[in-house]
Amino acid sequence: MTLDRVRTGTLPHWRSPLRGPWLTAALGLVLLVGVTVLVVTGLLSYAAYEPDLPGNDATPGRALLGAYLFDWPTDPPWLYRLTQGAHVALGIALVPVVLAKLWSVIPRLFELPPVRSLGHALERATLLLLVGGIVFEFVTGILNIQVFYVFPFSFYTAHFYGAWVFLGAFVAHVVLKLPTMLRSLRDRPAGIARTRTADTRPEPYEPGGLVSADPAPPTVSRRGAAMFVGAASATLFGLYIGQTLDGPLRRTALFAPHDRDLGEGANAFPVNKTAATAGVTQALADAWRLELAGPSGTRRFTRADLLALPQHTYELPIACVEGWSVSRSWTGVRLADLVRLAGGTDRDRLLVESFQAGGAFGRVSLSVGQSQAERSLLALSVGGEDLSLDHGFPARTIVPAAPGVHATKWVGRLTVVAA
Ligand SMILES: Nc1nc2c(c(=O)[nH]1)N[C@H]1C(S)=C(S)[C@@H](COP(=O)(O)O)O[C@H]1N2
Ligand SMILES: [Mo]
Repeated sequence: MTLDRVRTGTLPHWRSPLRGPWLTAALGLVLLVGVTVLVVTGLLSYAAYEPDLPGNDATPGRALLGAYLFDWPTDPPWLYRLTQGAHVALGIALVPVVLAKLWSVIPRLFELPPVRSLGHALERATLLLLVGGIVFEFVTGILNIQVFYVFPFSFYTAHFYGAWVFLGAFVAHVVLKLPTMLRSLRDRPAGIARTRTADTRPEPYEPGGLVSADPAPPTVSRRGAAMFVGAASATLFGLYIGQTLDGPLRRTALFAPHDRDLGEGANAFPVNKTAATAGVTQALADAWRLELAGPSGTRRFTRADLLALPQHTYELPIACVEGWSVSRSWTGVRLADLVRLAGGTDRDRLLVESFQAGGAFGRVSLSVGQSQAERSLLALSVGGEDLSLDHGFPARTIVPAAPGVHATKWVGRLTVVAA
């Protein structure tokens, strides 16, 4: 008897009259669109890391999972700012929708007996990977954007493999459920999304379906529930999106972990790793020489030597994988000019190494396109001020459309590599 009540979703705590195929389908439609954008922007972010180049990828065993990769462009320069800002802000905004969707199907997640047939077993396994996958991706993603690195594994590797597990289950789930979703939306009872609380009726009962056999009286209308979820999403989105905006609206990013008030001056923008934590001191920076290695040997440049080369100024964003971004005007030497000075050609690319103490960001391979792009700079100043020590003094690279993590600070050596 109890088993039967579990199966039909009629246990006392699953008696909401709102639960039913239409509500699940409506939430499913939002997630079908939203999660697709999330997956696409996530995979684009991976491509933006140029993981085919040596040292750029922490998932060397990915095999076919990187089959879609392409050479990430350098134009428009705000491309990664857009795709990654969207990935993070949308991921945050979808949290209430995912929770509502899980709530809407909760009797299904606890079906008894857990497995009835081989087909049913496969469907259950897909559900486990689907729900487990989305929870894992959201938890790791949110902890990472909150700069709260508590998990005992690499975010990059875990979020990447987790995404593929989730994507497999997501595709299977969409294939299995799309007809039901479309049918439920089409055959909805008249006025289902519009009625007031008092007039809210359950959808028609079907044994084994989502509708409770013994529904409780309504306490909220479907429209009220949708507004609740929508308002939660909009609030989260609204309190994060400011971290991607330049200007006064940045102060609205109340939930984002980085400085809302960037303060005065060109160097006032978020610092992911300070000079102190990177083991970079003013004394090291003052004794600094840039080592430039290439076909015509190794040369050393002081900051004054570099300032004597042709200087170029471009407005370019720094856009971190964690979702924040700022636009600044950078001045310095073109990377392509340095490639030529080292005896390279426009078919060569650069390996950029920082003189910071150890660390994962010390070595970055830039693609040929990135090394040769007109606006790719070894920046010496930002907004007319010398770079601050925290922002990479004496010199940092800045590459249009590249993820922030490839804007190497405290550059110690540039090596020209034949592509
Ligand atoms: N040498 C070095 N360069 C680095 C980093 C670093 O830790 N070490 N962090 C990177 C990351 S993750 C980002 S998003 C950008 C921007 O960070 P910033 O604002 O601290 O410069 O710098 C990048 N350059
Ligand atoms: Mo970053």
